[in-house]
Amino acid sequence: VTASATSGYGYGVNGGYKALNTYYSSGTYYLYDVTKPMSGVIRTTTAKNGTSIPGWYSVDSNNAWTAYSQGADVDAHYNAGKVYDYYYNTHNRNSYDNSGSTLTSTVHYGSNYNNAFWNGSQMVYGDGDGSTFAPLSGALDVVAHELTHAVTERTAGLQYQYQSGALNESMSDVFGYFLDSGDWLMGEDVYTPGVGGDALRSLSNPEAYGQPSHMNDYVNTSSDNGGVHTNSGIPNKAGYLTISSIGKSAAEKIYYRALTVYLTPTSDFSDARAALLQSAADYYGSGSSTYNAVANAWNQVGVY
Ligand code: ASN
Ligand code: ZN
Ligand code: CA
Repeated sequence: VTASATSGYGYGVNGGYKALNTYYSSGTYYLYDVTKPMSGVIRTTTAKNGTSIPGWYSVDSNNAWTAYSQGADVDAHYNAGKVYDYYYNTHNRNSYDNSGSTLTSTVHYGSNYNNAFWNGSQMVYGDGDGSTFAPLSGALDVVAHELTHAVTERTAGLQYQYQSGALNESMSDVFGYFLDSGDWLMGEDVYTPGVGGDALRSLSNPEAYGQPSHMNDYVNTSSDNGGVHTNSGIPNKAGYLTISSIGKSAAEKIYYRALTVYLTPTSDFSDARAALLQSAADYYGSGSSTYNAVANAWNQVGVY
C-alpha cells in the first residue's frame, strides 16, 4: 500500500514525549489523524512564519517528529486530539460543530506572534517571541480555550462584546480548566517560559492577573471588545467556586448544558447564573445541594 494511517511520535514544545496519529503517503508522513469517529480528520499545518492559512501540511521523513522546531506542530496535533476526545467522550459532541467536521490547526503563524485564535474555521497558533510566550499550542488549556470558542460559536453564539463576550471568554477558560484540571491557571505552560509559577489568568484568583472577581469591580471600558478578557474574571471566579464545591464531573455537565441549551447570543452574567441553575435543576433537582452551590457561587461574585 502507498497510503495508510500510521503511529508516530515526537517531542512537544516543552520536551515531552507524545504519541501521534499520523498518515503515510508516497514517502512522506503527515500530522493527519484519521482514527477518530469523525466524518473529517484532525490535521495540522504550518504557516512557515508567514500569514497564509492553512498554509502547508506539516511533514516528516521518518515519523519521528523530534526536531526542536517541530514541537509546536506536535503539540497542536496532540492537544487537538485530546480536546476532540474530551468533547466526544464526556459530552457526546463530535467535533466543534457536532457533525464531525475536520479540525485544522495551523502553527508557526507569523513571526514572534504572541497569540492564538479560532478564525471561524480553524485554530491558529503563533510561536511567541520566546520571552512573553513559547509556541502557544504547547498548552493544553490554551488549545481547549480556542477550540471552545468554536463550540460556543456553534451553540450559544455568545456575542464577543461586553458581558456576553466576557461569558464567551469565561466558557473558554472554564473548559480550559476541565481539560487541564491540575491547576486553576490558564496558559502557564507557555506563558513567560523564563519565569516559573505565573500564567495568563487564574480562575481561583483573577486579581492576581488584573481581573475583577466581583461585580463591585466590573470594568466599564470599550477596549478589548468591552473588556471581554478582563471581566471574564467574574464568571471565572464563579466557575472556580462552583467546581470547588460540586466537583469537576457535575460542573462540566451543567456548564456544557448551559452552553448548548440555555445560553443565547445576548446572554449576560445574570442569564448565565439562571442558565447554570436551570441545568443544575435538570440534572440534580431544584434545591439540591448542587443547585444551591451554583446559587452560592454567583452570590459570592455579586451576580443575581
Ligand atoms: N487568544 C485570544 C482569545 O482566545 C485571541 C482572540 O481570539 N481574541 O481570546
Ligand atoms: Zn478567548
Ligand atoms: Ca492550566
